[in-house]
Amino acid sequence: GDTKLSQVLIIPSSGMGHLNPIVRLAKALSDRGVSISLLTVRPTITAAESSLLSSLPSSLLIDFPLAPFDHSLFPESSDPVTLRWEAIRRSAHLLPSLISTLSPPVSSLIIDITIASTFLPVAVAANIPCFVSFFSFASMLALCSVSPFVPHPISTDVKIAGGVLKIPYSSIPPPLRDPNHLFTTQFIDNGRALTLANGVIVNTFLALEPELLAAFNAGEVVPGFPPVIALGPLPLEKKQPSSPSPALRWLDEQPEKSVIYVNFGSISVLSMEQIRELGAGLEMSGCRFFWVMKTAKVDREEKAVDIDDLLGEGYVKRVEHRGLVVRQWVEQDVVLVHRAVAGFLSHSGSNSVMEAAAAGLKLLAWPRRGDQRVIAASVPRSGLGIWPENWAWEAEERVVAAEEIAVKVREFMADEKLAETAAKLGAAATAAVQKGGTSDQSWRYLITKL
Ligand code: BUP
Repeated sequence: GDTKLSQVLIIPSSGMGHLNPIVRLAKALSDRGVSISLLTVRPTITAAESSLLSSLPSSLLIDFPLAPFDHSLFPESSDPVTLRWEAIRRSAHLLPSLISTLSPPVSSLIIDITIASTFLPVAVAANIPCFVSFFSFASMLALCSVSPFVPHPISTDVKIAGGVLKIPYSSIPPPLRDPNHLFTTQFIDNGRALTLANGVIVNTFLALEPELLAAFNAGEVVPGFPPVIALGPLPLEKKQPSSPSPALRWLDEQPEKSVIYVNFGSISVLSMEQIRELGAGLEMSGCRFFWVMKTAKVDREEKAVDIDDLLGEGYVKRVEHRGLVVRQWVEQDVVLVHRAVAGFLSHSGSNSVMEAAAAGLKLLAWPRRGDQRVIAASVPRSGLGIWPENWAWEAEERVVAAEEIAVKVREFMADEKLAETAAKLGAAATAAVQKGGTSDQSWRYLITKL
């Protein structure tokens, strides 16, 4: 649309894994001359979301008051993020009257996947083009878009586009094994609605998932599927912050390419037992490490803990010169490109993996929940890193022992070849977003359609 006389309204959803990338998308669109606004729901679930929103110019934010929502309708669901998705999903009918008050008028919408099932029909009825942001890999989009057509509960491997992609049963997000789980009903409803979208934006690039992206756009995943717009990796914040955190200052003091960065994302929490084994394993590995430790699902509920109480008397002192444990949010995109960082032990959340790919940084995948095993499968396949497939995820009681972690970390950090293949993937990612690259073409396509 005419970017001066109209605006694109972006509707994010909850959870940093959803908010962070859509804000990056918004900034990138704005950098390319598109007028945008963000519809936001406050108060946010996490403090991290709140501080991200506060960092944006308030003129870009439009408040979205939700319809009353009775949490007790879902007594079995205790996940505050999934419940927030549901509350937003049930407020789609409020959108048209809100849009009618906006100036300049809204030319198109970009909405988060988690609210697609109700917002897409509203957009169609209002005759407003609507794009869905799906900030994961094409493999996960494939699972979502075929989910209405597979038998539930899912009890076998899922084959997509005649075998272009096979998702083993053991990698299926655990909630999807229960057809009555709120996450599952949302996932299927959202997947079914996708054919109403004008396009689906994914945070991947053509060279990473060439066959699957081709299959999507040939209608072989789901007939009549809208264009899949692969515009990843989203630009990282490469600038060092003006007031670097103590954690970044610690990194500054470490030797070149010596540190393993350990972070399991904004939602996963390791059991106390697994935290202790990880702590011991990192110490035993002899490698330098920078570990962002989480002990509560929602950051606002984090309690002050004494690291030595958790990891054993004297731990902090023993690792003092080569290991740092922090308990706050860190600027991950800055950390990933820091000269001291050589590898990333990650829960393989889609954003984290794509950020590592963008940075050309090798990754040791330890998927914990949700879509993380589907994403982890791309880690060895692409040359970005390794995935010890027998390492347990959250739903299992098994604990991976310190010795096993130590051996794997040491092996991973010493693997020069892996550093090279990861750097090569980083170069391919950079080429994709450079002028004329495949993702750059996707950006141009998207902008002409908005
Ligand atoms: Br934690 C943390 N700093 O300390 P994913 C996360 N992030 O910048 P998700 C930080 O949050 P699941 C921190 O760079 C990424 O953009 C990180 O998204 C950033 O995992 C985002 O990696 C996290 O997709 O967990 O959504 O937190 O996969 O379980 O949904």
